[in-house]
Amino acid sequence: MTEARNVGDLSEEAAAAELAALAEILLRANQDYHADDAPQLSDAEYDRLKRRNAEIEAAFPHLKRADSPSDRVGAAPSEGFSKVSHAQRMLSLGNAFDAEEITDFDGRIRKYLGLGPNAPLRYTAEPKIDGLSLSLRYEGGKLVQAATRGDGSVGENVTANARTIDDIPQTLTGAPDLLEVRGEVYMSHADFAALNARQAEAGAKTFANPRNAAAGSLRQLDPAITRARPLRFFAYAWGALSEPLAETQKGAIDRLAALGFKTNPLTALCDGPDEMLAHYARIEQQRASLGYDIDGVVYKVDDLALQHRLGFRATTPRWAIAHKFPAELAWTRIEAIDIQVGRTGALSPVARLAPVTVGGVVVSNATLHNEDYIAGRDSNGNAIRGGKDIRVGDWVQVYRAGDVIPKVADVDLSKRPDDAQPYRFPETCPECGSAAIREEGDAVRRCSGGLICPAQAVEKLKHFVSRGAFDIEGLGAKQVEMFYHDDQLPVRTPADIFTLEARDAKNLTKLANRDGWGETSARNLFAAIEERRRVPLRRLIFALGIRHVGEVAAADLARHYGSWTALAKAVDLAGPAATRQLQADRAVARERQAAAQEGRRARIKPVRDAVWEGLDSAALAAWTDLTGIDGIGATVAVALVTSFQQPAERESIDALVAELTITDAAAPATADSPVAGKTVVFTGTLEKMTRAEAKARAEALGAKVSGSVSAKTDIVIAGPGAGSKAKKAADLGVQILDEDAWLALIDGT
Ligand code: D41
Repeated sequence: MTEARNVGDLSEEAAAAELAALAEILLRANQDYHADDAPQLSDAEYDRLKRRNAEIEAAFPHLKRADSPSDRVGAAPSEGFSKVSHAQRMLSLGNAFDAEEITDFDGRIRKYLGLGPNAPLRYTAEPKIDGLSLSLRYEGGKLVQAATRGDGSVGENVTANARTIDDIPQTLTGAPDLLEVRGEVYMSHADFAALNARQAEAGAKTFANPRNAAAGSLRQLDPAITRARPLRFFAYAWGALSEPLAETQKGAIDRLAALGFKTNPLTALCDGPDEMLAHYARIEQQRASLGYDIDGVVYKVDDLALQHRLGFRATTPRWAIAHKFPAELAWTRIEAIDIQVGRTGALSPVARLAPVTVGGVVVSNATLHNEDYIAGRDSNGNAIRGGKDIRVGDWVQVYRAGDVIPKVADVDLSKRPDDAQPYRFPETCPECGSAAIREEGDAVRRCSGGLICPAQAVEKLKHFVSRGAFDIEGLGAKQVEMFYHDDQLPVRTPADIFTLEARDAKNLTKLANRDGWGETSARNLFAAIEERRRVPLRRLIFALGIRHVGEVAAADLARHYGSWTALAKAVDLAGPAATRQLQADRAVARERQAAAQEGRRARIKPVRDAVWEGLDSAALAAWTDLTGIDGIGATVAVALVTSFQQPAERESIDALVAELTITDAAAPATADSPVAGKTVVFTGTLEKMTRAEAKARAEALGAKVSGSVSAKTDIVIAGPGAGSKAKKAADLGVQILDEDAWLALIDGT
């Protein structure tokens, strides 16, 4: 459309029309680029159009549009596809990198199931395809929906695109009435090379690797484009089902193959870690000749009844793991070492590298972990990399392990510049100038500035809006960063997010008139924020970003206290006890040191007891209750309580809570559970299952599992050998059940 007529020759109408057309094309291009990984315009063409737009605007300043592409930064979040809730969460996979981690994996499973080292336990082993996962829903044998994984709960509806993939059957005969098939969409090496050749010829963007090409092709808004891209599909799992497929993983995969799905021919059954590792070696040998990318081997417990018993933790099944291939390595030079300040104040050194390609991806940063790591020591003072330190100017070998940040494997001392200086780790925060303190026994140096440190405040906000936390649509890391530095409409604490709309209403420079924002995007943002004003307790706790309080601990706390009021009250009460705990830890460390110097045995108990003496009983009770929650140790408890004690932090939390409606921790999916909301304690030996399994099952039924008996305990399950806890329960008149009676109580659930 844009015949390159001289701007000076344009009439006003022609200029306005061209600006309108350019706005539309460039908006579309932005969206293609950011949302679809596969722009339709070459970079050069995009730049040319953007320049043309700027030239016309310069010649006709009064014609500049409110939605001018010149003002636009990035694109709106991908709005092209509708969202799909997965009927069953799409889990992710834990990673392992060496043989030892595989024997550990087997050991954990045996322990959880209470199986001895020689009890038979079978696994499947299959290549891990490097593509993107897709869930296909069949109803009455017809494909009705295809969705990307997304965040595991909500993905994108790509049904029209999936229908163009030959490996995906449109209809099935003899399938369960409801069947969700999960697998990997990928592109073969040959098809990838041919696609890139076509793209290059057409002047369009080429893809860095087959995975990106597959992703870009599947997430095309126009299915005709997807159809022209040679995508393939391997089935490896399932979601919701109206009837079981088989009794084993292998049986289920064979059944999917019989229904017409492609399944990976290198899937094998293995009896234990030795056979798993042997199959891993076989797959690794064939890797180069497979014709498609794989990045490891996935092992899964074969018996589906055992898979069910094992269940999952947070987002990964206990019964499966990905054994990744060793990462590719590359040599490059360190140009600088920067310090990043994280949400908990940790100073993290990052190496800025001369860009280098590692495994198909350009790498320009690598983590350097902490000051000991840079100096060539581990946290115990032992030499790593043969004691070689890392300096600016050094040649280093970097690798990518999984999807994580690249790491440094080695340093080439023979190439070290003569004037290279040992790296001096800063002792003040580079962001706010506060002292950066390294506590004894901690590998990490931390900024002591708390919320006055802008870096900590911004990182805390980014965490606050992240997926497992408030997950506010349209308010990601980038926007948070922008709002933090905005002088007219600042967001410096979580509470500020929830007052944004009200403040905007009073403000003359409305958000809707700012760069990159329009009426609609501002309205959408306010609506998305309103949607999150009601928040489940566990999300709120996690969102606070307290050190050591991850999603699992947050859920444990929410389940135990049930409401924000109860949690806050308990944490406040426990305040003096946490102080004592810190003092006790220090006193014990001093005593250990003194004893070592004097060559005597450390006397820990009297030292510790002396610190706790005279603590008021309410504080002690609250502390015992808090640290009695299974999964909440002293470290988590201290971090939680001390964060509530910091005035700035506390003010920020209180202001936030005042803005919210906190929905109490409802027991999960337990309407008909006889133990929902009850506090139970397991003690003594369990014979039908392990402690970990008993705990996981009780929690799945909505019970709180505690480690200690108190007046609040509802049921004690006492096995043989139960001692003081059973006695205390009897004294308190708490119901005591043996294992069989407990199983009978929860049976059929
Ligand atoms: O080939 C794969 N990429 C692959 C991925 C596979 N063969 N099996 C998988 N199994 C699972 C579970 C055990 C959770 C059903 C997976 C994935 N998950 C997976 N891929 C990406 C996220 C999860």
